[in-house]
Amino acid sequence: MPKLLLVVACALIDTDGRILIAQRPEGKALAGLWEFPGGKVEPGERPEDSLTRELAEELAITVKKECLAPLTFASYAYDDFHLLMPLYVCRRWQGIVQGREGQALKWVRPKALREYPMPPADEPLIPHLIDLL
Ligand code: 9L3
Ligand code: MG
Repeated sequence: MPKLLLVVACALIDTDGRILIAQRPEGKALAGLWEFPGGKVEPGERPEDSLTRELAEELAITVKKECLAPLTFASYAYDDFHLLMPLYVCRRWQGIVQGREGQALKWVRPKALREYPMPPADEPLIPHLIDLL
């Protein structure tokens, strides 16, 4: 049985209805691909707390867990593990979004998301965001 990996991701939505994507940095798995920000749930963590932590670490913003709404989830089988990834949406946060890990960031209209190469887990999430917005 492949290992199950729980990762959380977030679609941050600005007041113009654009969504934030981040480019995975060199040296990381899937480098160069554009993703919804997030990361692994650590043992003992609540998924919403993981997401709050990841968004602070990667983007320097503070998100209250009350501002996070689950929209859907991705499920994708890699060779050596199975990725399960809830996608949250968030429209309110404190601070100014900045890439703290040297990653490029872009605010993109939902229909333009397809123009950016994404990890295979993230791509099927796009239609859900188009429907939402
Ligand atoms: N992953 C895929 N799409 C995403 C995120 C945040 C993560 N939107 C995948 C990439 C890695 C794994 O999940 O295989 C763990 O992510 P990270 O801790 O390397 O960011
Ligand atoms: Mg990450």
